[in-house]
Amino acid sequence: MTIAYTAFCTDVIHEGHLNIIAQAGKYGDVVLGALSDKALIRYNKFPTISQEERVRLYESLEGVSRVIVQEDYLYDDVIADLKPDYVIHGDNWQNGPEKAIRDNVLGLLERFGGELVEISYTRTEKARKVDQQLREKLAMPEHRRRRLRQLLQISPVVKTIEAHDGLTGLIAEKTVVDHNGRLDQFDAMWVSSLCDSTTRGKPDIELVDMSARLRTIDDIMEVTTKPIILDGDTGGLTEHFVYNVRTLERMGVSAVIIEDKTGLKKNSLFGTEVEQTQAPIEEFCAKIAAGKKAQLTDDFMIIARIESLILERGMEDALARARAFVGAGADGIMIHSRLKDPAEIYEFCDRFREEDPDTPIVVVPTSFNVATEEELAAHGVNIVIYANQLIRAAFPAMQETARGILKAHRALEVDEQLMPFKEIITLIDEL
Ligand code: SPV
Ligand code: MG
Repeated sequence: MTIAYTAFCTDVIHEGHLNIIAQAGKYGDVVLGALSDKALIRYNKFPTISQEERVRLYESLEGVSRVIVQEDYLYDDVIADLKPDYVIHGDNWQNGPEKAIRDNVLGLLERFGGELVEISYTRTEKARKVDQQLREKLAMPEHRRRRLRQLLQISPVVKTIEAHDGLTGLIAEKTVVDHNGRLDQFDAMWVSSLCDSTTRGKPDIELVDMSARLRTIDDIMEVTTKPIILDGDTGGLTEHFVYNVRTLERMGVSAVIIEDKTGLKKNSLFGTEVEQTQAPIEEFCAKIAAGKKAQLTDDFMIIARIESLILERGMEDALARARAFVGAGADGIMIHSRLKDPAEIYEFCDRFREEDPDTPIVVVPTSFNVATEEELAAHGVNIVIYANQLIRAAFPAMQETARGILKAHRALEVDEQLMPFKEIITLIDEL
């Protein structure tokens, strides 16, 4: 039996897919791979129907002999087990990040025998529309909101980067790297109070109010599909927090992180250099409990952020708070530190994990940036947030350019360090 293997990562079949099956049929019995949920998530093709439903959908297609589940987006296991005579794929993976997958397939075929057949990728108007509709579906609140919980089930660590407007949202959404033969990208976005305030030229003291923050979230949501974690500062008054939980849920935000401070909040990176007050445990527990009572879906997460290490109140205080906040209903714990050495973060995580193997742990390694995602995950961390690096990269670049223009009395001298607008707008989708 001659096997022609092709893999799909779609929830909706259009004529482009049917064409691939028809072409594959000319080479042999068509075995169709259904990419697993795990593979799709890594590949940012978030499934909108279950893996079982996809298998059933693919099995119903004419010309398909058998459907198997492809566990990884790389083909190693499939080609080693199946040893297909042909692998069939559209020719649209010859450039860009998907080239890494093509190289992977070519290497495997060389080892196990078999040939790659590339089919001219025709994207008709109808196929384009189907792809767009699928993307739209992913951006809908009910899909986006639950993605964070889905990621937590599947990913060893949820990599999250700060976004503060549509453009940074697009960077978070679309940046893909091919590193050591594997594709990598961010899983989620963090709407930081520090960056949302800084972009507006304002201090990070809860001065940028919730209406303005919601506007930022909406701008990001308009052009992205990845899940959003909101930095909710202190959560404000409990009486207000409950309304905001409902609003965020309805918009499709996946989680809000609120910190256990009271009074005028200042940014944690100032630590004890400025006056900041931690909220009493009971008071903060009541806020968490009220928020959990207000939310309507099971998807939304309220994560409690502990400032004990920032405010030098000690490890025991941090652990006692973690215990209490989980008891009050928190869906996760964020532990923060401003030391360069990650030792206190590791100690907290190890001790917390001894008592609580499940509750997700979130960290923001701005100061302890020596810690890799892998090392953090080994201590039980589930979500890593890169909270401010994009704005810190942009600000000096903009300042340097402004200085350069002032010095030269024209823009020619700075032009070399600028990206042509043509390239920037490739990020922006046109309808
Ligand atoms: C933020 O990004 O606004 C945060 C994280 O709250 S930190 O700035 O480290 O406090
Ligand atoms: Mg903040």
